[in-house]
Amino acid sequence: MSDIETIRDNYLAQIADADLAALEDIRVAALGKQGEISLLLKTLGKMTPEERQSEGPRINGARAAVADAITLRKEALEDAALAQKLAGEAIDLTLSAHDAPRGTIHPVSQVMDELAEIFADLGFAVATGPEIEDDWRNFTALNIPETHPARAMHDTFYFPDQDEQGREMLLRTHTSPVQIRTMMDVAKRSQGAGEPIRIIAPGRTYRSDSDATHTPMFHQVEGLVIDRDIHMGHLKWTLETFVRAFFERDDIELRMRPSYFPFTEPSAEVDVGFSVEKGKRIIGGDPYGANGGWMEILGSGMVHPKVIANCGLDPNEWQGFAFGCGIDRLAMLKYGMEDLRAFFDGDLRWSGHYGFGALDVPTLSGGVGA
Ligand code: 2NM
Repeated sequence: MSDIETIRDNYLAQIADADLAALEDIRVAALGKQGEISLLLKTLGKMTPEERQSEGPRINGARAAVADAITLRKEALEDAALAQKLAGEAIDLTLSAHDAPRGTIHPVSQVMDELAEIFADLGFAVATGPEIEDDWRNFTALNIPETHPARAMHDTFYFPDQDEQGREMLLRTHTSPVQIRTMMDVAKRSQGAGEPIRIIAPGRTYRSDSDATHTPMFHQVEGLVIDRDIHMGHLKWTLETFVRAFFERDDIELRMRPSYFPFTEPSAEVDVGFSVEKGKRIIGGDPYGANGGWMEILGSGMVHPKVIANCGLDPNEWQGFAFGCGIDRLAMLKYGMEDLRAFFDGDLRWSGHYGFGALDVPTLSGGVGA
């Protein structure tokens, strides 16, 4: 029989250099069922009590020494492996981080802010209302007859069900129902007596129309003034003042052409004069000069007496004017965008290209970066 201490030291030496796989082989060879030290332990049973007393502690001591050495070596190897793995995965905190993409104000929101600011200076409040309306507020109250083409299915998005009052429900085709609601609220609050109104109603509007210059959802602003003795002169001055403030030029001419809307009488389409400066078309300047001309931007008129009466106000006491225009188009004209559809793509390169940056704090009436 080999000397037990020699066997033990032989295993301890192997364990000291073993990797994890070799360690398992050593454990089986020494301490497994048929292991060298396990077999030695079995010989104890056949020994005399005297032999057992002297050999037992030596063999058990060798078994414990080898088992402890395996455990310690295994822990050391696992710790080293973990340390190496962590070192490989270390994050270098001195590297600068990627810039998170920052949003920009949308040109439509920017223009809505500018409109609110400009009209606030003229004493107008901002009024809003629901985008889902009934056909009475969207059409009937506005003196738009049942036969008017704007009511046809191809223009208006109707809902399949009527409301509790049996009215057709639809996505508003203009923001005029906000004016209707405002006039009705005033009539109710004053018990029919009436009071002056000055509001603009900006917001989303919907028509079943889609091509390069039309999107099914678009943005409108409409304005309404109701008071005693309001006339077309007030309308023209208000629109002139608005357009000059919005485009930031004092030399913008307005031209009003007779037109027709069911909800105004008389009605006028409003053009702004443009001219060409340094090869670029700009709003303002001399519309009668070379390459100058007129561009339609607004519809307007004196609110039809029937509309005022439909809202519960006395048209013999209260008159007013109203106007409407597309916000998307205003934004394109002011900031130079050419494709309407890009307004709804959400591409930050597009807004950045036209000067809308996250760090520009919009100055309401001053435009971007002013
Ligand atoms: C326009 C053109 C002309 C308008 C009229 C009204 C109301 F409710 F007061 F009758 N709101 N908006 C109006 C008038 C809108 O848009 C081209």
